[in-house]
Amino acid sequence: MAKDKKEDKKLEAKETDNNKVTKNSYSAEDIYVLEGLEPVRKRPGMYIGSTGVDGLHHLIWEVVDNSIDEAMAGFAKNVTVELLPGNKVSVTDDGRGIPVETHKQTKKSALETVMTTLHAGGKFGGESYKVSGGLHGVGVSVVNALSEWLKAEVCREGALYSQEYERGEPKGKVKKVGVCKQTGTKVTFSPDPKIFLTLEFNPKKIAEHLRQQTYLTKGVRVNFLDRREKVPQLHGFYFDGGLKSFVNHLIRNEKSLQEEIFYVSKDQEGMNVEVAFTFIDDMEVKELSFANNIYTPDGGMHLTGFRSALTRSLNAHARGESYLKEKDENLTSDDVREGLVVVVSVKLREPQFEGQTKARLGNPEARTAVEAVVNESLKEFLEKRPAEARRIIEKVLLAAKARKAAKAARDTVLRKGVLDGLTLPGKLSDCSSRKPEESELFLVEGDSAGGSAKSGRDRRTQAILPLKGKILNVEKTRLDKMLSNQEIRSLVMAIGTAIAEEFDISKIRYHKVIIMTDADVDGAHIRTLLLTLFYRYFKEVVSSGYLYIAQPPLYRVQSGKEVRYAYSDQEKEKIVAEIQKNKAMKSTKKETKDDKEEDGQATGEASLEVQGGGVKGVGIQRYKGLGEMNPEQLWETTMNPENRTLRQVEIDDAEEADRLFDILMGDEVQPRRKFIELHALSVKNLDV
Ligand code: 0RA
Repeated sequence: MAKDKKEDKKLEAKETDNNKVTKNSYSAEDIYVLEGLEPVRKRPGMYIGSTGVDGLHHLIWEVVDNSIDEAMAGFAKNVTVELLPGNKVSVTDDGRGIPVETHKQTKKSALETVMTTLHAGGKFGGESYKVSGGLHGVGVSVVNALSEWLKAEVCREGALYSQEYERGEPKGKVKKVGVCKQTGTKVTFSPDPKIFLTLEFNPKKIAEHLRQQTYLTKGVRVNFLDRREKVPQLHGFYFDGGLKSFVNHLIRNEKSLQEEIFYVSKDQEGMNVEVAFTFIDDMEVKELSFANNIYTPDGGMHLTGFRSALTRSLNAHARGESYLKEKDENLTSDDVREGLVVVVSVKLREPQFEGQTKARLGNPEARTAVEAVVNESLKEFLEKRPAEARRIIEKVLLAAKARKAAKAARDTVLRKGVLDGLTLPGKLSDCSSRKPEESELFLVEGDSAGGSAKSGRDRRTQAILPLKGKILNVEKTRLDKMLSNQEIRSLVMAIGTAIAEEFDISKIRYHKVIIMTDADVDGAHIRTLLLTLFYRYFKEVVSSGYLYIAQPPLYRVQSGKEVRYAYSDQEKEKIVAEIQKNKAMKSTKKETKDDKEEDGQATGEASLEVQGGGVKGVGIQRYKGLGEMNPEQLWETTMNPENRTLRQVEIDDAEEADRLFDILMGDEVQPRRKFIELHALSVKNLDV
């Protein structure tokens, strides 16, 4: 994803050699020449992370970054991304256009140099912030190297210039091919099928990325056009409010406690600091942070700076206005962040991304800058809006109080040893094996399905825990209340890890915890409740890959002695078609061979329900619930490791999961109703 350290050093060295002074105007000389593109094609993963679907999309992010840079520098106003037929993508902006004049060092056009040399990039004048050097910013040449074909078009000084490349090699020189009234750059490329495992772009993913980038770059308009369909799909993004709009988007299914979102954008110590936040009625914290428009999932100095300022300002205000008395303890950072939704974005000259995945901003100056900006403007915000301030302070005081009460209750619960694991729940039919690696726990909806599972299972390795009806809605429930719920206590004890401070993944009793529910809306609801529980309280069980969803069949299709199971409508159709084809072939054979036995098999079909008369001689049974299967069928289709399909639950998009849980479990009724109406038919969407 990012270039390695050695290359970083090389880049620095060249920069000091060639560019001792930062100039205010750009010329072709300012492009540093480093190396060719062979290393990129040899080890694409080093530059774009992977050659899978993420790496493929990385190509787009890379080209878009360059255009967004041009917008951040104040020269471009519009960026358009188009998905074209034949796995092509184009990115167009109305910036200054990549320079085309001849570069002194290489004797080539600057455009060609930018497109064909690794790390070649331009230095803009003083006030812009180049993204290069970050997680993205490996340069458009990387995209060129990994494209089987690429065309760069530049409008500058009244002319249209163009150059094409194949796998990074120029096909001829930069040519003047027309005239232009405006200026700008257009890059069109098709990713190399020799490099990528998939060429399938995901429009949803692209739209989401562009939406995010638009929030982060105030004043830019980003259009996204999917032109692969007959009727092109257009998404236009433009957010006047910048991060304020971002926060509004994040809380779209929630009620804000504040009338007005806190917002500040200020230049400080040579960097731009932008912060927006509000509080919602929730216990979770949602913090998103960015450095130079690059998402920093692990936070870093900018986020730390924000947190200190928030805690400090709220304590100061609470004391000043006597919400906190002299004897009262200060509010903690955890207290003041409950229900917080914040986006912090900094733009700085030389971002340092740290950690294994370069997911954390390391620059200490980002901490002081954000802290100073937020301290100052939050003080003013609270003083100017006493009503807003009161709502916030009351919320955090309540959080502090609840936290203390919950801790006391939790300590009592934990001390009582309810979760010691010595007392396995009576409802659990445990397996005989004591090796977690081979043990499986089935969480089964309802007692009757639980019974079938119990008699159908492999007793040695498979344990069954039937769960009654809807387990407790855990979204807004404190741990102490949750643990007073019998179903949840059984579950926690069966799993063996305990919970909260006592949680210990190494104590897990099963390496497969399998949610097995009916394939209907109720089943989906229970599954979502369980997923919520795991997501909120047993995240490590999920991230360790121990949580699964069983996939019971939807249909049983029988023809003669042959029984097959279908897990979707399409699969059912396919199976029926296959059977009929086979039958047609067999009946031709029969004419010659007169195979009586096969004839005999066919009579067995009479006992089966024949669907609508449309599918002659094929019996189709639709399963509405697990309870309709006898133990053998349940074993054969859903539990037997030899035949079954399990879906491993991943939290690859934790934010999306979180949002879904909030919609389904939260206080707001409208979005939940909308969601259920929308997805009632496609139950699959409930699987996070
Ligand atoms: C360096 C210098 C100048 C423009 C650009 C880079 C530039 C790069 C890209 C990449 C995509 N869109 C872009 N737009 C502009 C212009 C310097 C000048 O004209 O003074």
